[in-house]
Amino acid sequence: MQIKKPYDYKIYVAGYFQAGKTTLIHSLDKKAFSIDKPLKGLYRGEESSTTVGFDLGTILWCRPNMGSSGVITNLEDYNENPEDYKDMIINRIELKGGPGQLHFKPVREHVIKDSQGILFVIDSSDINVIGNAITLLAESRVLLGFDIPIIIIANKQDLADANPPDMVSNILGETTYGASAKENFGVKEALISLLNKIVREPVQKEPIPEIQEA
Ligand SMILES: Nc1nc2c(ncn2[C@@H]2O[C@H](COP(=O)(O)OP(=O)(O)OP(=O)(O)O)[C@@H](O)[C@H]2O)c(=O)[nH]1
Ligand SMILES: [Mg+2]
Repeated sequence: MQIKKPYDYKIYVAGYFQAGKTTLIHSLDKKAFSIDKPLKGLYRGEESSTTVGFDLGTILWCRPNMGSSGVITNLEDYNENPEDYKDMIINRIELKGGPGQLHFKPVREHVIKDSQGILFVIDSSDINVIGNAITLLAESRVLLGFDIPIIIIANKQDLADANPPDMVSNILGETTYGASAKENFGVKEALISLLNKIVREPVQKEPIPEIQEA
């Protein structure tokens, strides 16, 4: 008997405090669920909240064939026009976001488990905290292994004071994708690149060594 899995791929959305992880997940799945807490005081002049648990969303990756990039949609949009996706290969993707505050590492250690790829979100408009973002990028790689597929997003490109993706790439020494989770651009393209990486370079899990009793 074949067991049907609820998800085909699991992606962990990582990044430092207020980078835009929760916004990104909710922009893709309107029914996403988050365990957040209102921030005390204003964040850059506005009310905001911070994740103290996790974000959980579901999206669909629909491709006409295995080799194509395809499109990202969600269950609601799919159910409205299922005929648009007729004969496509449809994969269900779980998006899990972690808390970005550094002291929530024990929570991240749980949320990150079993992820097959990382979407890493950077706030391009707050380069002062890039050191903390680099710390969390390294933490994610330590927790999931250095061969884990990663795509980095230089988020908040809609803001006038955002640094361009090239600048963020130079600081990190890694390629970044310009995007805005709030204004809905660049995110789906980055996700499709990540999914293609996951499909092409799946992480090989080491077998767990047998424990010999003394
Ligand atoms: N202008 C702009 N603001 C954004 C964007 N993405 C997120 N924000 C804002 O940035 C703030 C933080 O967004 P969140 O999505 O809560 O950030 P987070 O990474 O989940 O933060 P933590 O849960 O605290 O780690 C909110 O005020 C969002 O509205 C973006 O692309 N552009
Ligand atoms: Mg959050």
